[in-house]
Amino acid sequence: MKKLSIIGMPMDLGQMRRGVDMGPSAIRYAGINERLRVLFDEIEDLGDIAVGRPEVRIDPNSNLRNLELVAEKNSLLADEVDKIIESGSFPLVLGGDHSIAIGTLAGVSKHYKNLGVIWYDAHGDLNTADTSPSGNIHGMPLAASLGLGHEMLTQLGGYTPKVKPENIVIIGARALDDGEKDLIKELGIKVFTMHEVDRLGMATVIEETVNYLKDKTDGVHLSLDLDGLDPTDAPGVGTPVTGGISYRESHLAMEMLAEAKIITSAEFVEVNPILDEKNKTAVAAVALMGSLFGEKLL
Ligand code: B3U
Ligand code: MN
Ligand code: MN
Repeated sequence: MKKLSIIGMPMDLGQMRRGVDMGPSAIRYAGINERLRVLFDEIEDLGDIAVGRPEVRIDPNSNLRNLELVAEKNSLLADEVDKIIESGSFPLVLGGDHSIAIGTLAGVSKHYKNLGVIWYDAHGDLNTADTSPSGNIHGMPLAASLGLGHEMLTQLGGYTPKVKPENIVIIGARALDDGEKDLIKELGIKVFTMHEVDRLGMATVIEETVNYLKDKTDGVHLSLDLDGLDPTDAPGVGTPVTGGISYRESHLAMEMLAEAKIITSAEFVEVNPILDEKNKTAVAAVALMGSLFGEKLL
């Protein structure tokens, strides 16, 4: 039986721009339930993690902004995701800024020996407090999941690391900080920057991604940051970067991942309805979920 469990993580503490906490609502409003219901035997929406409205939210001088709150709220998400997998269901997490991946991966990775991670993003999210230009934790979740950075982030869920460097594929990168570039080279992380996306085409990028991950992993998490898409197709994100992956290329990517049957958990993050144009980014997210879960054009 194929079961899907949707969980919202309305958190904006990993960055400075308000509104991304409304991402889960915007995605629901865009028709996620109706669209995905037909693709599963059973689907449940578990509502949102209780992030609340913490008073001390922006801590401008820290290079790990809102660290305690980000860690605390992410551990709630980790527990929920853990329970979903325990129950035999597919966890689909709606963000929230990308710092929520720290919680998602803490809940997911304990169920796998060799979890693969596909990081679909304009950014590397491989910063630590030492390399971050912003202090925003949404630029750090992949590093934290590798075991790099502050222990409140790396030790979330009580274990580290969540993923090994050789089990990661980054797709769509075009705004990497110097420290992130160094780390990618040092650890040998597989990255398809926009150069490779343009040069090889998305079909080859996904074929190579699947071949790279399928034999050495026992599950693959898709962490899809909507800013991986070009801002013309996904304008409602906090840190848009021009020259991104198109809506069509993204659909192809999702369709090919569906065909390969390798994805075992997913999250769609950084949808910010305040910055959006008529909920276009949330609508794109839901359409991509349709393709990821096997919707067919014909
Ligand atoms: N790399 C920059 C910018 C950034 C990362 N993730 C997003 N923006 N969305 C940073 O602040 O770490
Ligand atoms: Mn990101
Ligand atoms: Mn990003």
